[in-house]
Parts: sequence; structure tokens; C-alpha cells
Amino acid sequence: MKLTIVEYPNKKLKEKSLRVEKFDSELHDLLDAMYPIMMESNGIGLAAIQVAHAKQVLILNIPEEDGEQPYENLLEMINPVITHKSGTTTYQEGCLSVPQFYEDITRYENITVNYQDRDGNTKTLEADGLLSIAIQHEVDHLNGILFIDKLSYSRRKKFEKEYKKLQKEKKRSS
Ligand code: QAP
Ligand code: CO
Repeated sequence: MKLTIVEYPNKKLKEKSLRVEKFDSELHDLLDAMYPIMMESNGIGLAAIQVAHAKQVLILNIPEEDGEQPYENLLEMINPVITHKSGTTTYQEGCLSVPQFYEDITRYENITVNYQDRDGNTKTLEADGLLSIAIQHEVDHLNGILFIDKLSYSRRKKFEKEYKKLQKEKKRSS
């Protein structure tokens, strides 16, 4: 399966992803193809809609203290639902679909998430820190929401201006 990352302002990113009902080889192929593209892009999280598949599928690999992201730390979440949220935390977020832009976003500090693994087994995970932020960021993708949608009106304006400029520079050098 050949995947490419969909970048803002592609409207695909606004689509709501559909629940996965079949835990079959097609799902496994998608998951197996998402992992290398996330790692090659230096990502820590990727939702299926970012590779143009509107399915409630996301993967995460939060770096360890030394920056390593061993394969064993890969988390795959199907049909995730956040069932508890508390506290607040702010982190400078980025997104593989919004390259080269980072901005402070406030989210819940502690969450509980119910999800299924690639075989359909139900799981519950309590998360805090970067993992909690990453799960919330990726679950937003499944609902068609980008981190830039959370910016104030003035910061969003600033973003649109900077992003357009970046895109023009990219065009010129390509
Ligand atoms: C979502 O984001 C996230 O602009 C995952 O040039 C963000 O992997 C989770 C990336 C913040 C937790 C906190 C972005 C790579 C990667 C870029 C990513 C870029 C290269 C973003
Ligand atoms: Co993202």
C-alpha cells in the first residue's frame, strides 16, 4: 500500500472518519503502511485521515528520554473514545499535515481512552504528559479537527499568512 501525507489546506482533512467494523487484513495493511511513513516523516503520531483513509485509526510512537522511538513502543488505536478528561496543559504542537508550523495549544492533562487494538480487543489506557496530548491531537483528526482550528482568530490569521508564504517558497524551490 503506497501512502502519501495529505497536507493542509486539503479538504480531506475535514472529513469525519468512520468506525472500523472489520479487523481484517485490509486494516492490518493500512496500519503496517502508516508506521513507516510516520517514522520517515519524523512524526510521533499519525491518523489514517492524514493518509487519505477516513477510518477511526491512529498510531503513536512517543519518543523516550533519549529521543529513540523503538518499534515496541508503537501504539495502534482503533475506534478510540476519550471517556475521562481532567486538568489542563499547554504544549507547542505540530502536525505532519501542517508542516513547519508549531503553536502552543492547551488540552486536558489527564485522559482515559477506550479503544480497540488491530485484532478488535477492547483496551483502556490512562494517559498523561505527551502521550495524553498526542492522543487528543490524533482523536481530533478523526473528527476533522486540526490543531490550527484551536487558535485564536488573530493567531489563525498569522498562521494563514505564514503558511501561504511557506507554500510559495516551496513551489519556487521545487
Ligand atoms: C501530533 O505530530 C502531536 O511540522 C503528532 O516539519 C503534536 O508527529 C502530538 C512533524 C504535538 C503531540 C504533540 C511536524 C514533523 C511531526 C512538522 C507530529 C514537521 C515534521 C508532527
Ligand atoms: Co496532526
